[in-house]
Amino acid sequence: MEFILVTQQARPHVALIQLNRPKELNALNLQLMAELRDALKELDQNEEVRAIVLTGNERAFAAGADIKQMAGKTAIDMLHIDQFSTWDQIKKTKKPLIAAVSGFALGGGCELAMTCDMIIASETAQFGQPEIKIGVMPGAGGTQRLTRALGKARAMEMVLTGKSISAREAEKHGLVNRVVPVELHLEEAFKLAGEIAQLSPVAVKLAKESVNRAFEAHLEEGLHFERKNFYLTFASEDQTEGMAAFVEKRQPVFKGR
Ligand code: CO8
Repeated sequence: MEFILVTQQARPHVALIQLNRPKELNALNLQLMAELRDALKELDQNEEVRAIVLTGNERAFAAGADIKQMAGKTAIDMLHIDQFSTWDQIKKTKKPLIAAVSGFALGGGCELAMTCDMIIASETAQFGQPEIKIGVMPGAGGTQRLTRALGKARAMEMVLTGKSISAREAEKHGLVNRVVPVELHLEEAFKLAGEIAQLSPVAVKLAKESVNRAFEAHLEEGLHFERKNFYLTFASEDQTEGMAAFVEKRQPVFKGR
């Protein structure tokens, strides 16, 4: 594993996965996501593990999908790469998955946190879907999960302006379970995971499945719709411009084409 660190027994029956591309603010490239998928699959099958904590570092949970890796891609490239099959596998994790989020949780990073079952946030955490600023839109569930969590008006504002919200705002609106000082956020996630790890793994698994069911009955259609539109943004000049501007560290000029 190059981009994640896995500790099988970080606490009794609790595993820890740490995203580990600190220089790139844990930008989610394809290899990192594949490693995460494989690690989760293995931990899901390990009977000694009953709950999993996913974290980044103090500065960033993850600043989104890797823009540099996506910048030159066409819509058809994106379709063939099919990175969302990895996300679909991650979503199938049966054991409780708790995100311990500090710093940036942006774009795919915010979507990854929302894919987890619960979120413990540090006071410095910020959640956002800034894709619109680089000429694309959320592609890994952001438009659907954020809207379910925050309601239409707030989700719409975040997705259309790309502005982030603070940990406290996220807590107020139910996106995160609680906010704790930065030095305690991982410990708090372990505490929650440990509490669950003491309960019946079978009941926990079934209960998780059932809670998710409440959200997923209509989610599939939404995700499918979102995915097609995400690919479509890669047919635009604005996507090329937005991502090139990011890489070249300049302001993008969008033309609506
Ligand atoms: N992709 C690639 N590299 C990144 C990313 C990213 N998303 N975010 C940061 N980096 C890199 C920077 O390029 C920089 O690298 P270098 O030192 O080589 O120039 C390094 O990380 C540190 O970043 P900054 O110097 O920019 O740090 P700042 O503190 O000045 O700024 C920010 C931090 C505000 C987080 C800034 O880095 C930023 O705006 N990042 C991009 C955020 C963003 O737009 N995220 C959305 C990406 S698109 C997306 O997620 C689509 C999701 C749908 C598909 C999901 C499939 C995985």
